[in-house]
Amino acid sequence: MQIEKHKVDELNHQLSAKHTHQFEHIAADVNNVEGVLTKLGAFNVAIPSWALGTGGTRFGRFSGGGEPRSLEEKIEDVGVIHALNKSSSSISLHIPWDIPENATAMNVLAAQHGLHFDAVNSNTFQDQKDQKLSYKFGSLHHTDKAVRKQAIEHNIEVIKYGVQLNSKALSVWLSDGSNFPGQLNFRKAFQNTLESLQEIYEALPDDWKVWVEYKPYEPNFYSTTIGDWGQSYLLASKLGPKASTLVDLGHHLQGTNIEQIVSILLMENKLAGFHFNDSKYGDDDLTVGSINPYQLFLIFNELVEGMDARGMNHATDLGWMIDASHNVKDPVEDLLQSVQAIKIAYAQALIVDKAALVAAQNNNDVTLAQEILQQAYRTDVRPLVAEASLRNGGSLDPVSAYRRLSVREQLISERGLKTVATGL
Ligand code: PSV
Ligand code: MN
Repeated sequence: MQIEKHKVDELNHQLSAKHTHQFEHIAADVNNVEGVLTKLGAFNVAIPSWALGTGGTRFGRFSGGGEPRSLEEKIEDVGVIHALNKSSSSISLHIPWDIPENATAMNVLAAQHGLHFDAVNSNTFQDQKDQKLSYKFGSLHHTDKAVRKQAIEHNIEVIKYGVQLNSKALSVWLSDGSNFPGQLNFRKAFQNTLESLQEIYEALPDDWKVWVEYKPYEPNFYSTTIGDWGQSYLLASKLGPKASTLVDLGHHLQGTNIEQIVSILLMENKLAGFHFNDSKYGDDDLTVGSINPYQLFLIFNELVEGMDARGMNHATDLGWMIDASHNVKDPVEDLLQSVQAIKIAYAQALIVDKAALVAAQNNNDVTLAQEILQQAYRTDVRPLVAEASLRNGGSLDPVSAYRRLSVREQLISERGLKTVATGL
């Protein structure tokens, strides 16, 4: 299905008077409001192909109606999201969950929805049917060279799929690690990982990047071979300029100061981008901004500051992706909420009074520095986000538009009530 623009316009029209009032109110207070709107309008967050079906836990999975049964239907769903928010113009594929059998057709379909393909993700954390060697004890770090070779070849194959889709980055997350002390020689595991990644790096086309994602635990519970940003950074540094560190917000131990990590990686030009999600305890993959929106704002504050310091383009110089999926919400609603939360945090970061903050920091005026940040955080920037969406032809209120247009009901009537998404 495809959402007709005039329907979005009609719904916007009904909200128009209220929106104009709210927008004018905040616009009067924001410095360079047009500049903020331009940046918000240019900002896009990739949708992961694996988040369009209902996620499960190890205790079960409750499929929702009208789930996409194929890559084509996943592209359609991202098209729906993008038609409503005009900020989700790309899709990130996980291979082999979503193999593009006919890449040309996928490119054409994506373009019909105004979409393109973002980073491609490899998967050596599961064994696939007909796979010769098992990843039970890891992949790129494995003690057995033959297993490592198989995992390297998989990554190179993923790059080949990505080239056909005009992707420009390979995202690597390894579950490699150990469950018990003594199981692994840490140094050898790291060196094997590095050597394997070096072979993958050699296979990257000139204009490609490789993004190395870290995670402290799960599915391994004693050690993970790329367990934190230091280990990822070390690998990325040894690999070379095409390699950098991917930050998944859920991949930190409780209390970790993620914004500081972001700041330092940016300083070193080694920040690849993000997998956005939110969490209460571990890698909960909850809707972005649902648990700790202040942390999200603080991260964006560092991003804006750090990217501006390097003269980077906010919209295009880092990889912005969502990595969230769970089992009680309509996945499309969840993704719409996530993108809105990201844009809200970004807008808040854009309106921080930077000159005043720098002065407060230089004067060690701790109270004022906090006031300045919280002034931005406590500003209701939703009318700015709505105005940017409106100017791009999107909805003033994407989640309510999705409901009022009965999109899920239409998807159920097209695809059926009992459908199960491919992938996870
Ligand atoms: C691992 O938890 C992870 O964050 C990686 O990015 C995987 O590719 C993804 O989740 C799979 O859901
Ligand atoms: Mn991730």
